[in-house]
Amino acid sequence: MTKDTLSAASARHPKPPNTTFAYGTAGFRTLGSLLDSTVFRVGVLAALRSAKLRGKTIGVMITASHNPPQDNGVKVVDPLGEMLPQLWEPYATQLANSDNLEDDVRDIVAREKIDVAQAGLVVVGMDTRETSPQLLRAAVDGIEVFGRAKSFGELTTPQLHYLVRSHNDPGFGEPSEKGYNKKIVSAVEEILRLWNVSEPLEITVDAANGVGAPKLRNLSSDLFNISVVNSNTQDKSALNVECGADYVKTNQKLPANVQPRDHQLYSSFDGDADRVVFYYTDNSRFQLLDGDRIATLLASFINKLLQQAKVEAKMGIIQTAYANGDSTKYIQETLQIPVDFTPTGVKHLHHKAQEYDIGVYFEANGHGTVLFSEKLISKLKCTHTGLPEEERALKTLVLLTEVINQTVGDSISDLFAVLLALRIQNKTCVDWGKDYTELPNKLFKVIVKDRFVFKTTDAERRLVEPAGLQAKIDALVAAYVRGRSFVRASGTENAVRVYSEAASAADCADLGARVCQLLE
Ligand code: NG1
Ligand code: ZN
Repeated sequence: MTKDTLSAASARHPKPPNTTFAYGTAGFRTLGSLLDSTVFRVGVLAALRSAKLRGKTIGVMITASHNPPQDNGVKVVDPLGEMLPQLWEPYATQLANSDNLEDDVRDIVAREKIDVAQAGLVVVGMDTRETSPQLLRAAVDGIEVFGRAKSFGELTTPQLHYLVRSHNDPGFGEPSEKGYNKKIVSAVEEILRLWNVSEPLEITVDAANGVGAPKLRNLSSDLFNISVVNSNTQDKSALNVECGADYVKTNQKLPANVQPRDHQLYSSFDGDADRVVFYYTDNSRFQLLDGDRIATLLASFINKLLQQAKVEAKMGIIQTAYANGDSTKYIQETLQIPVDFTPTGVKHLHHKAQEYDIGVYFEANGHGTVLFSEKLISKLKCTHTGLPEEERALKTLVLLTEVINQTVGDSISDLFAVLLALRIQNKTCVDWGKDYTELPNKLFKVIVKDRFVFKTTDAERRLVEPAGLQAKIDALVAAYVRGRSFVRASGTENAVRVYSEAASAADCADLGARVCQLLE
């Protein structure tokens, strides 16, 4: 171990007093001003992870996604673009809180039998927050204790995942931002040509004043026309404020600076462009098309293509407890596709989706993707029938696997997948909104003394602790037609979330408010 370097480098990144860090659903997340030492230590851990995997490229992303501008965060990305395995999360927490970094690093090296000399490359990206450049430097400092760092500067989170994967798996695409753009744009163009679409795809995107704005502008083609609003990444206080996917989904209303024309499709990204939601207005009434709708649209589109291609594949849709009850009913009864539930957090959904030939997973908030198994992709590529309609469907499916980010939810990829699904099926946003009606639903945030006392089971749909609380929730829920409500601690904010839905909006609000009262 290069002991002197570790202690010398670590001395430049002192740990703030009286702060405890925990690696949660989305890595570490808190005020950006508190994160310097943590990001440095994550850099050290990322290099150790690379060494453990004998020099594979690892990723570090600096972002706090949809959180307010003063927050920041950091997470580690594994070689194929997956999240850091759960087994390693305690190491991240251990290092972040360590008062004796050298001993704790030595402990991890011994436990994992790591040869630190094998540490390879760690690629780093950041969002547009004020604290991001300084945190990026801290990450690089940490990485260079054992490994090599390559900084890509501002990136969307999914672009960083793409870069990690393409460094380890050259068949995935060129390991550069240009390579990412080229992969998506050429697949979109090719699909449009296959279907003789000449009118460009059009949409207005609210980029949350985040990194999605400049990245969308880098994509150009005669075959699409994307206008971007809320694209001010210079004003650091504007990020996610009254705009962006989380604002639109949580408040169920339009973001600032979108003056919609009725029956036109709009969309919102979040601050690091891994979530997307859509919406339109109908007689000025706001209609949200959230992650549940994206899942059903893409699943039914892909199903249709599979039928046209005469290819059998096992498809499943993965949801969390936040999925609207009516979306689940529509998937099971109308689309007749199996649904699985997992705890919140894309790593759980992603893992489950890998059990299918085609796993469609979206959180209601718009974070998700569609995974195609390698076996199915090879089958699609090898099947040739000579019949034009079948050939076209086969090619479209293969190209869709290039449009849709296979590593993680991606606003840009999902945006194009949705626009293609609508255009090719000749479906308007209003048709999409009428696929099923949605139960009124509401999300509440309650600040409690200690959110860690809330322990759940059954994919987070039921509380086991504090004792007795679930029975009280059940009693409340029973009084409402199609009532459903659950309580869980947030993994990214210091709060407890309450979700409610019911047959009427008034009942939904009432049920949610009563469940919140139980927490006081
Ligand atoms: P928490 O704060 O654990 O509820 C939120 C989202 C998750 C996920 C993570 C990561 C909701 C209700 N929760 O998690 O779905 O996206 O952030 O960004 O939307
Ligand atoms: Zn995000």
